[in-house]
Amino acid sequence: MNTLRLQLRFLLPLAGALLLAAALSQPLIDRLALGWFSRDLTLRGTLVADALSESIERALQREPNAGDPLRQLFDRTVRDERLVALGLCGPDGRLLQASAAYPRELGCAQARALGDTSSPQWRLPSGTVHVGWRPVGAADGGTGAALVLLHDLSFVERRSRDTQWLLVGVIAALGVVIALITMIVAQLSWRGWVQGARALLRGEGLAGLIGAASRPAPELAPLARELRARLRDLEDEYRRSLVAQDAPWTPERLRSLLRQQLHGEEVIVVSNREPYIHDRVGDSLVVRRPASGLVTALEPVMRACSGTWVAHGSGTGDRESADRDGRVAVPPDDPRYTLRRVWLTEEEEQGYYFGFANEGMWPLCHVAHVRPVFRESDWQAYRKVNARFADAIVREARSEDPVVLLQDYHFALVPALLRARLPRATIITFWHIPWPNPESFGICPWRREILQGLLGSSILGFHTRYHCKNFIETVDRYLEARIEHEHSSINYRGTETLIESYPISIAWPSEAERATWSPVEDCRRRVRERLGAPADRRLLVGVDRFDYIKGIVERIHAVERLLEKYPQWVGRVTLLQIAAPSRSSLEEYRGFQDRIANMVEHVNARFGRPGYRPVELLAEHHEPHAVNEAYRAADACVVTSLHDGMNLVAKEFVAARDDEQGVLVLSRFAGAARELNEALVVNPYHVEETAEALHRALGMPAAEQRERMASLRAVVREHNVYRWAARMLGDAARWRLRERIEARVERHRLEAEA
Ligand code: GDG
Repeated sequence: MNTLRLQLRFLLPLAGALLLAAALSQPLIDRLALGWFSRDLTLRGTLVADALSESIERALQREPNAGDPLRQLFDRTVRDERLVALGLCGPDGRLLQASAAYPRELGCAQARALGDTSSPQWRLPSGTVHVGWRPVGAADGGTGAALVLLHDLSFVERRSRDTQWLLVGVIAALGVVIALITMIVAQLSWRGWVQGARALLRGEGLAGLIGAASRPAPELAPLARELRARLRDLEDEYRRSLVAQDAPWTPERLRSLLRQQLHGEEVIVVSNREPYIHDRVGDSLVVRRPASGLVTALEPVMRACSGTWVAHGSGTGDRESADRDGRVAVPPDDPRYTLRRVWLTEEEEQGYYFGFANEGMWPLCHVAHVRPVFRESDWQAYRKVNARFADAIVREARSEDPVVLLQDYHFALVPALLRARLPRATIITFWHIPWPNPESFGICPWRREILQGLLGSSILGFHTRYHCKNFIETVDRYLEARIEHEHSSINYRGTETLIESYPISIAWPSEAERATWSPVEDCRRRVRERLGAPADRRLLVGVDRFDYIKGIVERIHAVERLLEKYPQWVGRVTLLQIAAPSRSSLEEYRGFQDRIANMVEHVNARFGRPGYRPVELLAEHHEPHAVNEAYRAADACVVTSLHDGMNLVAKEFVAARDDEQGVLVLSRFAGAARELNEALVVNPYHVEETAEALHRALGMPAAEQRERMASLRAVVREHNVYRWAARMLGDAARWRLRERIEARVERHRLEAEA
């Protein structure tokens, strides 16, 4: 339809121009035709006059006023279809004889005068005639008489009209042929142009322009340069605003980024854990906030954009505090966004969360030497719950292209399910745990389905480049996908996914928050008092969910080895291990927790004495202020994860130490080790090395501690959680901009084709 419109736009002016040309050409054609035929008729007249000349002369010599014989001769002669009439003028200018149709009003003098002009015409009621004047017997002095020959001129008009139509026809046919050729060429060039432009936008044009096989059309080169320059300007401007700012990222700055770059776009966050849990306690409803880095990171985003957070409703008072559709406005005391709860049955939660996610995916991705368990029934529950969440997200979406932030390994199938139903959504999936190498991932019976699910995302984020690389290699191993290493993107069945690293972090404590903290000396004293330890007892602190990936076994081994190797520490140092119970309904976790309790007993029995326990295990959930107090009371914080996506404890410890004292001992297998270079980095599997690091930490001079801590604090302050969210959302904004440009180009192409 649109092509037709376009073609009409082109053809109508062409037709107009042709008609105008035809109209303007008419008088010219008439004049030309008349000139040609006048000459023709003059010639004919001469021939006729020559043929009659002798008979006329003879008749006139016999009888000067010859009548009948001439009349008969004339009547015979005018049977010629073009000759209308003949007249004979005498030397005295009188009409001597004439054929029947000769107009009497055309006198000899007038005929003679006309005959001498270049356009000798006379108008009769039947039409215009050509007037010829031919002296008779002119060769030998002549008789003085002359023939008047009147030729029909109407055939000239007819011929001129015919010629004109023929001309219009030829011009029109030519015009149509030219138009068709032009349109075909234009279509072909347009297609090539569009493909070139799209390739450019995908970034392929760059390679093309510098000489690769897919070189775009040369006429695209200036446009390519212009487009690339514009997009690069935008990106640079954006990155400059992200990176080279002296001010650290704050919730306000994140909010303003949302306003500037994702102005008013709908944002939907999806996580297994909800940001607010309503619990029924006796007659009242109590609101709890889970201690989660993820919630801390995403809450400011939600507050800023008034979006929707979809999560599993797990509190005992969740149903009664929400409406029929599971919606509740939060935060409860200052509602800013909607929490949409998804209800799961006990079996669903068991199969999807405890089973597939925590007994399958968690050990699979962590490679912590705990065998993943994959049950068909858990997989079915996982699929079902993922479909339920996808349904809920689609139902919550108010626009066709929301920005969806999916959190973690609980929702690996959701991106593709969403992509099928909201093709224009920008889906950002963040994988909070590591991604293993292809061989390890190959253990999963549903590896292809998991990968296909994740590749429905627009952006797939990991903590480190190393995890990104593992993911790309895994896709390369198990799927037929086009991988562009240069851009770190994967194109699978027409969907492009950017694989990018976004190291998560914590919210850097505000002045107001820091004002509520007790001085470090008070924290040290209080914690030691609670442990029944003297003021000079050195304190190693570990804070973890009670999980086998956190390397708690290895940590206790290292403390045991420290005391063994450096007996001077016996009685002078204690490991305070806070271990918040987690996933305790799983046998693997219960067995692990029992094992730790036994190890602690063993070390305490070996090196302990009255009033001294080398390891204090506090296997219970602590309030955030208690965790912070432990960080501030510590001489060293010990993070010995066997494998960890990031590990926020390491960053929290650094943020808590505004006195710039304390040492961080950090596993090289935690994502945090990539950023926190001033920590004492250890291989937790190497007990000796870890014990040495503990020894070094306990003996580290205050000046070195200050230097290291100041540097660590600068990193965490700058690389805080708002920067994490801002980088992801900024990339999403860039992604949307590119998609919009591509969609516009595509729309024009379709319009042109329609
Ligand atoms: C996953 C990835 C990644 C611990 N005990 C208590 C308590 N905690 C808090 C800590 C910290 C959080 O729990 C633990 O965060 P981590 O990052 O260390 O580890 P995971 O829970 O395994 O988190 C991890 C993270 O996702 C984010 O992407 O870093 O690699 O495994 O905030 O302080 N908090 C309270 N009481 C406790 O007893 N209040």
